[in-house]
Amino acid sequence: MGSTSSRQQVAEAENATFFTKEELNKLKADFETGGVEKVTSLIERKLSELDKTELNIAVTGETGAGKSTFINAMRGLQNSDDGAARVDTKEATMEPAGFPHPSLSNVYYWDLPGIGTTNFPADKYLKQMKFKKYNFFIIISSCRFRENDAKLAKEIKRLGKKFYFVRSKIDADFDSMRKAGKEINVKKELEYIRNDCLVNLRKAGILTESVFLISSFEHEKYDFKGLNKALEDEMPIIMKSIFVLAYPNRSVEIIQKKKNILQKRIWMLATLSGSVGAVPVPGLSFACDIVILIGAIIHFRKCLCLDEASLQRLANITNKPVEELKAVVKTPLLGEINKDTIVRLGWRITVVVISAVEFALNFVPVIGSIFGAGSSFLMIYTILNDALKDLTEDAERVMKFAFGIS
Ligand SMILES: Nc1nc2c(ncn2[C@@H]2O[C@H](COP(=O)(O)OP(=O)(O)OP(=O)(O)O)[C@@H](O)[C@H]2O)c(=O)[nH]1
Ligand SMILES: [Mg+2]
Repeated sequence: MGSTSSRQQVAEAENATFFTKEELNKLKADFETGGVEKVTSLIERKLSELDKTELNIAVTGETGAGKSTFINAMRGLQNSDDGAARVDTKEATMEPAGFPHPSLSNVYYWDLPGIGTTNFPADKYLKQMKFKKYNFFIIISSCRFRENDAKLAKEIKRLGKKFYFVRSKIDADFDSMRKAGKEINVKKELEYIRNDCLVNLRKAGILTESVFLISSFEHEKYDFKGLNKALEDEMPIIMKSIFVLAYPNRSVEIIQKKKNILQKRIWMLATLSGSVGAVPVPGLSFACDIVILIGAIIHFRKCLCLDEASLQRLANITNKPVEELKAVVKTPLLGEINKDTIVRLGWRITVVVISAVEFALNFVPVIGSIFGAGSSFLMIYTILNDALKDLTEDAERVMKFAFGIS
């Protein structure tokens, strides 16, 4: 009994990614009174909400602090790549520029000009940057803590917005110490820098526990991962899934997180097809299913960084020929996806086992009934699950090969 209810809690918590408990109850009630037709509109609305929700992340700080480089790193780009934010040795960013994520166009990183230059003295800056439109802020500070860092933090706090304080170019700090012949205790030095930031923020009246020390050139080191985890943890549910999907593939963990999020979309997509399957017009259901399938697979590929452009970016970053990266991909889902690819996939369906835990348990009666509505649900559900599994495995293989992880 105890384990069933805790399993149910886990299932509910996991599914809460897209539906609130109230919505799930409504789905169930709607299904009982109006059948598949009635639940479809809520699912359609939810899917379009997921696609349209924008995430606007503002990156601010003094000129030269490393804002543009950080944005490029978060988008999986190098400063020299096409579409990268401009990086210069002189003041480079003159007005807020929105950089969409290279594959997911509803995620924007806003590169704000540096605060405190003659072009943007602090007071003018704070007025001009229209801070309200952003979901949250990342303040980037390099070398020493400056008065402008405190001003930014205070202004963002005054507007009731959340900020994350990031101390950048940690790699350069260590380089300088090395060049000065200093004996380095990495842990101690990091604590020293962290404390300095915290003390200065406190002096400015900002009580925060978290300061993130990063290098935009070394994602695996220092607090780069910790920063992303913190950003993710505090986002509202829908934003969280959008943020995770936008993150470049740098670890098995992130790829698995993406898989879990995408998996939750599968039954929604399958439900849409299930309802069309109930329409007794020969051919209509299949045509609609193909559109759903192709659309979903292309989306999965982008989220898992297996589209042509993402692979090319990874090749640039890791200095490996893109053909070598493609050679470790096993799925036939890499090139053009068309009706024939889908039909070939369909042949692979053998046994379908759908575990109740994959859905919120109290939603299972709805799912069970939809099976009866037509085999479309089953076909879409199985093909997309297979495709997602293959694509995830490929994404892991490519990432490990690219970064030389065994
Ligand atoms: N070593 C090191 N250098 C960095 C890092 N981030 C940025 N830089 C360098 O710092 C310089 C300035 O970086 P930008 O990203 O242009 O800084 P910015 O804050 O966007 O500058 P403005 O647009 O002028 O306000 C460039 O030469 C970068 O290569 C880092 O993490 N480590
Ligand atoms: Mg810049």
